[in-house]
Amino acid sequence: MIKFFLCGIFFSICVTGNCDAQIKAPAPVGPLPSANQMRWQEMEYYAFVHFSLNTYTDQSWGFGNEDVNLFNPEKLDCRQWARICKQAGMKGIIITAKHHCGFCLWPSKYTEYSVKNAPWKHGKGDVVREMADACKEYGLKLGIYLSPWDRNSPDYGKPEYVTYFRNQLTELLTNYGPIFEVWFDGANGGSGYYGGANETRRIDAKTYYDWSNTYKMIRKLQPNIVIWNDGGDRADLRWVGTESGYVGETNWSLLNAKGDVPWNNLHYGVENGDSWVAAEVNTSIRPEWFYHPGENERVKTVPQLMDTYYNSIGRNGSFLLNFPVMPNGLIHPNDEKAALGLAKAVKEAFAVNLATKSKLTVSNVRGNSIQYDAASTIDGHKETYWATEDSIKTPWFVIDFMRPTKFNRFLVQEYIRLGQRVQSFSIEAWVDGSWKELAKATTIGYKRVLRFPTTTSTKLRFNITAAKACPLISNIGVYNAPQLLAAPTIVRNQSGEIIITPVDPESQIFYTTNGTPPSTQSKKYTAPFVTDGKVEISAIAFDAASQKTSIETHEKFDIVKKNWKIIGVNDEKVNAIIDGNSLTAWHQSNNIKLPADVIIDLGKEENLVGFKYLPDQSLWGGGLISHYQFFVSTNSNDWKLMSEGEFSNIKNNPLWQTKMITETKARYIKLSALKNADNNNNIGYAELDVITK
Ligand code: FUL
Repeated sequence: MIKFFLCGIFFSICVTGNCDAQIKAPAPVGPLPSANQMRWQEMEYYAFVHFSLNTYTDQSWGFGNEDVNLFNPEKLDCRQWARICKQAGMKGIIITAKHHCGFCLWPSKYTEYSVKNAPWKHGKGDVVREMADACKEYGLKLGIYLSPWDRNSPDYGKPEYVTYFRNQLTELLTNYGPIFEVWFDGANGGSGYYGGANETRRIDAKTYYDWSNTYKMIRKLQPNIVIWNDGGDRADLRWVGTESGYVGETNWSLLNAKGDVPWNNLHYGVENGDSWVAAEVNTSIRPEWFYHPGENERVKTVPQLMDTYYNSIGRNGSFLLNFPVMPNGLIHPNDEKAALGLAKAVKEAFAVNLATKSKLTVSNVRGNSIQYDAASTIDGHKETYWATEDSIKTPWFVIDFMRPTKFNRFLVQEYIRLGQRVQSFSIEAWVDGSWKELAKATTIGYKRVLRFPTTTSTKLRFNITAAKACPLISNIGVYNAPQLLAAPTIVRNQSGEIIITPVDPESQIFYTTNGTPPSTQSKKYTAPFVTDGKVEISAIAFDAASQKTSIETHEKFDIVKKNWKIIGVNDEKVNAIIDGNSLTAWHQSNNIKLPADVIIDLGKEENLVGFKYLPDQSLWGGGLISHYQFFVSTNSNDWKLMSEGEFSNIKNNPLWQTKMITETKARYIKLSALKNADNNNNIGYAELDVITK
């Protein structure tokens, strides 16, 4: 009887043309992600931990001759790192097993430059082992950063080094359980200790490491791994061309297997690329990758981190957030607070999916089948998806909330196992009897989140406006995320005027000038005001509607630049260097040969203890000084060299570069650019500043 009944249902579906068995599944389009890439993509969010000898020397890059005796983290606790990452919602941790200085956090048998010769645990310690154990305990995956460049190894640059590098990889990929990702930094070759040679060694990063055989070895040792490499050799994942925490609004998970990868391909992917190489957005929770005590107050704020979340995970990328570990071996409480604050904000933003209780209508369903209908996008299953007929590439999807509803976020996911298809889409709200566009965007990929001003409406329409083939949409979400009040920005111009700008123009600003925390009882900011000499400004934004205050912005300014003059440059734009505005820059003329100098007359003698250089902040400006000399003078004729060296990692992380000098009196300063990060003659400056006693 039951059999007969079921047969009857089957028959009636088939005659009405809805027999699922007869509906052809959509064909794959273009390159597809591997099982390893899929597993990685679904992790979405994981951590980097930067910890090495640099932690003890306040450097970004070690030279390779730093003393192993510095390494003695008295409170090292990888369980603390793992706990924070777990609570922050992360799925794994990538540890800098070896950074460019060559020091190994595990007792490698191939070098003496490791924890085995450090005082920590009397040379019996192994940070990678402790990390692996902590990850296991907290249910996190473990990843390894192994710098291909090694400024300590005497063999760097010779064929022997590649064997050494592979031996180390083998140790790391054999002895510490499953490794989800291996990370090969792109910084390669340059000056270094190199076993005492103290010289500059250049290699061809494309050929030197014989990546294709290195990859084969890696995959044999760890079949489930994904390999990150920064573009030269296509692996599984790609760098996005910046360490500032965002990938292109258009983001194809494709690249071409052969040929160069220019910056825009890293950032946007290649629409018709022949290989699946997905984007990973790496950035640090502080300005720098390693711990610097001076940055304890510069930990990114929750609104800043949330922005990165939307600009990475919300743009078809993964989010790799770095914690710089302190010399004692712990993550600083400010960093923990920010990471947990982000987790809370994400949870609150995506708490209620307004689409799940709505009426869904679509312009087309593949074979009119329930297998491919609109409900597949809200059923919580990642394997089910809404699909259209092959000929339909621009369908629409209406979410009817059935009552006026507030929303400001739209989340959508493609079923990428059959390829990335959508080229553009828009969303609209039903307002006063017609559709009003809220936002439009290009690619979707694994996940896309759009932000737009809070809208009240009964209906939302999602239009796919161009696609490579019939779109396959596995998940849709509509949310009303609470507003996050962002901290204001504070700048001081050359004449000493303080200008405070709120991110949300409707909020009010309160500030103090003596380093004390501001509140709504503090002075209200209404217009720029003039200051003289050293000053500390703290400000908050306040939203009267919600009665919420932002976290505080805190800026310290040194002497005023009112009487400063740049000497010997016949170009009025040169003043951009000292105008206090980090968005304006000046570049030396095109035909200059290095070294290129900038001389500043400070107007009177000052007691100097350091200087600061901010490179051009624009995306395409370039001209980042990598090697410099800094001189002072009392008469602009006799110069005294006070500091020389490199601005490490300036290319990937073009932040303020601060160098301290021994205290000296001077009226003139000279920054001499010896080399730039691109090995050409372009030299640019956003700002130059001094630090006085
Ligand atoms: C960069 C390196 O040079 C930095 O020191 C850091 O490790 C970052 C993740 O990658 O290119």
